[in-house]
Parts: sequence; structure tokens; C-alpha cells
Amino acid sequence: MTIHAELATRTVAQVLVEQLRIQRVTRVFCVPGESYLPVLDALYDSGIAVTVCRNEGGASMMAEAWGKQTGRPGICFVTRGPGATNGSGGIHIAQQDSSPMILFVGQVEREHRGRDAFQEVDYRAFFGGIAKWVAEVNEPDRMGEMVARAFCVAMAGRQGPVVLSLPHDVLPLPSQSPDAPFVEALETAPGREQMAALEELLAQSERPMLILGGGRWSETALSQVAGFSERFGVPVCTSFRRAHLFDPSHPNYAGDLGLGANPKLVARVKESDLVIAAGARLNELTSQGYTLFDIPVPQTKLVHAYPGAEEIGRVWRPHLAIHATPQAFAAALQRLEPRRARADVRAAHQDYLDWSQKALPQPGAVNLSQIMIWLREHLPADAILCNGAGNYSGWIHRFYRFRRFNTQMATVCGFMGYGVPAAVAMKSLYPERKVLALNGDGDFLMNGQEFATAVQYRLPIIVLVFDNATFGTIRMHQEREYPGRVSATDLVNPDFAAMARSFGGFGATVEKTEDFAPAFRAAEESGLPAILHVKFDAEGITPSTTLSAIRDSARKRA
Ligand SMILES: Cc1ncc(C[n+]2csc(CCOP(=O)(O)OP(=O)(O)O)c2C)c(N)n1
Ligand SMILES: [Mg+2]
Repeated sequence: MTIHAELATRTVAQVLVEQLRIQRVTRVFCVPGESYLPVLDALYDSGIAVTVCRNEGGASMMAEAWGKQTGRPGICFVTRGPGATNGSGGIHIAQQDSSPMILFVGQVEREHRGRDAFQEVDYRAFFGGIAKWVAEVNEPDRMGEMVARAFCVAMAGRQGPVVLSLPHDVLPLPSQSPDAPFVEALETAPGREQMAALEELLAQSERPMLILGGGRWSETALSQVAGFSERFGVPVCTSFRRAHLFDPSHPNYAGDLGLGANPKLVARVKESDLVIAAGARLNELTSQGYTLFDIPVPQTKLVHAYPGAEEIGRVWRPHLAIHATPQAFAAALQRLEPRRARADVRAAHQDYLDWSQKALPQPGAVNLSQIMIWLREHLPADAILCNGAGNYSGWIHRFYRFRRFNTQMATVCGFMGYGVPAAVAMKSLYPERKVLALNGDGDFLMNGQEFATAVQYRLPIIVLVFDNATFGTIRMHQEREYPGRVSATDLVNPDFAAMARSFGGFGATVEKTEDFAPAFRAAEESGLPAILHVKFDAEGITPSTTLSAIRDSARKRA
């Protein structure tokens, strides 16, 4: 392929990378491929840092985590079919978790399109149902426009993923594309009439409840919400895996909704006469399997404040719909005046404390609630905890306390294998902060290869692997549905501490609760990326029940 350098000073790939710089991208995540070599070359002296990963699943989750944390699109580059299909995990997460991200993916040469050429995938068809926008950049002179539009779409309304396909032959061509300016996310503010209606609803309500969720928040907005909750005497709960949106020590905090939520909190929400959902789309897990509110018209007065108009009314018809971004809504809440005194809201907080304060007994020598309580008492408030999916996360939700905005990095869509990639992204973003990846034994090996990335970039994350030698969540469901018939859930695991050492990190094994603290301190002192292999008994399958209790009650039912 000839590069017509004399016709233009920049290639298409250089325009792309310059557009990333204009959008203030500081780091991209990738697995290289020959399909986009001109981009890798343009990145070489661009000043943009590149994290090269071991699997596109890890790379795309790093980009999603970056977007979730910063509110600006995380950027991932992958090669054609194999890279795109491996990397689809991050796209699904970004869609369900409403995180801005852009996946750039290599594509076959234009002249071979449609021949089922080497590694060819029709990305519009493949990503069409899970991305906000999928496009191919076929016009060399439109690269600046297309990348800027990708930023606009990813950040607008309900944020999400965009996929841009880059035909192999287009990237080295000369381009006359003008640069597009920096894109700001659009803020939509609530109308005066809607806020007056909300003020009136609050004046009538005896038992209001505020549910916080979703993205697009800021520390300022959350302190405005806290002020509102104090002035109006409204208890506040958080949606599934957004516990970091409200200070758990605040006397108005009522806990988090999601898997294994406090039954008293669920009852309190159901009994509320006014529920204000702010920023939360009220997904299946937050809504307790769509049982919190009657469908399509809730039994209670539901106020839904959400940044994406298309999400309001998707399942429930709210009494009052407010199309506004969380930050604009929070600012507007400040201007409301309380018209009634409300009974003490501390009972809701007391329920939360009773639920989460004390460790629970657990079969075996390792007690996960004690470990979570040790972490909440010893980690700094700004420590970031990243986790994937599995029953071990039930102990995080219940016993850990997320004291600062954006310290909980976990997927709303329950994707396994998220912990390590998210931790790599977070430690790259905040080298000075403590970053942990919490994993199940099944969970960890889905993206544990990215521990090598942590070693390569000297990112001393601390990885906890909670090993109960089973895909515990599925085993739990299995015992409930098919008691005693263990099928495809047992696991034989490697020595994860030895794995850490062989990768060039620190490794230790924890087989008793009291060994956890010294192992954690040793991991910190090593200054290396570390894995603590925590072995515990599968019998303690959730904080509040055992496998045999589930099996016995299933047998009785049968
Ligand atoms: C990528 C992916 N594959 C499969 C599942 C289904 N799944 C949910 S939890 C789980 C088991 C998790 O096992 P482990 O990580 O060992 O955690 P545990 O439940 O034992 O604590 C599985 C297979 C999923 N959520 N995500
Ligand atoms: Mg397990």
C-alpha cells in the first residue's frame, strides 16, 4: 500500500489519534493486531499512554472501567474478528452499566468486504443489539468527524458503548479531515414545573424514599443530595453495585438494593408512599426482580429522574417523570423548600447497621464477614474495590462500606472476570490510591491473565481470590433446583499464590481468618502486584445460609 505523503500531511490514523488527544484521552487499552498498525504507529509519539493487554476481554473491561470512573469514554483498540469477539464483554458491560466507552476495531480492506474475508465480521450486525452506535469509517476525510461523534454518542443521555470499525486500507491513506473540537457531555436540567410538582409531592408524603443509582454523578452533586435528604428527612438507599453514591455512616443511609438486599430495606421501599429514583434506571436486580413496584403503574408515587428520556417509562409509568442528568437534578433539589417536618429517619439507618455491623458465623476456618470488616476498618476511605460476579460478592455488599464516590467498581450486569482488569485500569488512573481486585476462584481465571499486565506496568494492585473450589453461585441454584446433583460446578484450582510469584508478583495463601491481616500487610509491603489465595469452605455459600440448608429444604419441598 502506498502512503501518499505528498498529498496530505496526515494519515487517517494520525487524524484519529490527534482527535483522541483533542478529546483529552490520556491512556488507551489494546491488544495489537496487524489490522491497525498505522494507529499503533501514530500512538508511538502521541503522548497518549498505551496499556497492552493479554486478552481483548481484559482490555475492553479496562476501558469500560475507565469510562465508568471518569465519565468520559474509555478507549479500547482491538483487531478484526478474533479481537472484536473476544472484546465484546466490555461492550455488554458498558451497555448494561451505562458507561461511556469507544471500541475501535480493525476491519478487512474495503475491496474485500462481504467476501467473508480473513477475520471479517459485520460489526453492525454483531454489536448492533448491545452498542449505542456502530459505524465504519470508510471516508478518509471524515475521521475527525466520526471520532468526535463517537464521543458525543457515548456520553449523551444514558451513557454507553460505541464501536467504530476501521478498514485496514483506510488507515494509512492521506486525510484532509478537519479536527473536531473537544466534546462536553450534555447536561439536561429539570423544568421549574416538575420541581414544583416534586416539592408538592414531598409536602404530602409521610414515608418518602430516595434511590440513587446510575452514572453521571459527581462529589458535588452527591453532597447536594445529602443536604436535600437532611433538610427533608428523606432516607436514602443505593441501587445494585452503586453503594458508593452515599456515605454509609450518614444517619439517613438505609442500605443498598440488589442481590441479597436487607429484607427490611426492601419492605421499607415497598411501603414508601413516595419513591424518588435519581439516576437509577431501576434494573432487574435493584427492583428485586421487578417486584418493588407494580407494572406498569406503580402502587406508590414514583418519581423517576433520569438522563435518558427513552428509559423513563420503559417498565413503569412514573407519577412524575423528570428528564434530567443527576448533576442538574441534584442542583435543582437544593432549591426546594421543605413544607413539613417528618418523623425521624434514623430507623432506616438502624436497620442498615443491624444488618451489616457484626460478623456472622461461617462454617470452616475462614470467615468472609470478618475479612470484609477488617478491610472496612483498615483500608483508607478512598481505596477502590473492584470485583466480578459470584456469591463471594454478597459479603462485600453487606459488610464493606464504600465511603467515597466511585470507590465501588463492579458490574451491574454481573460479569465474571471484571475485578483484575478494572483494578489494572484504576491503578493506572490513580497510582497513589489503594486498589483491590476481589474475585471468586471461577471468576478470577476468566481474566486472571491480566495480572501479567499489572506486573508489566508495575501496578501494585492487591488481588484477593476467594476459593471455595466451586462456581458457588451456580452450585447454590443447583442445590435449590436439583438437590445433591452436582453437575459442572466443582472446580480443581491451581496454587494461585504460586501463580502470582511465577508472574513476578507477590503471593500468599490464607487458610485461617487470622492469617488474612498479616498476609495483606505483607502484600502491601512487597510493593508488587499481589495475589492472596483465600481458601474457604463452600458450605458457607452466602452470609446467611449454607449449602446443606438449601439442599435439605429443597428435598423437603420435593
Ligand atoms: C462471564 C460469565 N459467565 C458465567 C456467569 C454465570 N455465573 C454467575 S456467578 C458464577 C459462578 C461464580 O463462581 P466463583 O467465581 O467461584 O464465585 P462463588 O460464587 O463461588 O463465590 C457463574 C458461572 C457470569 N455471570 N458471567
Ligand atoms: Mg467459587
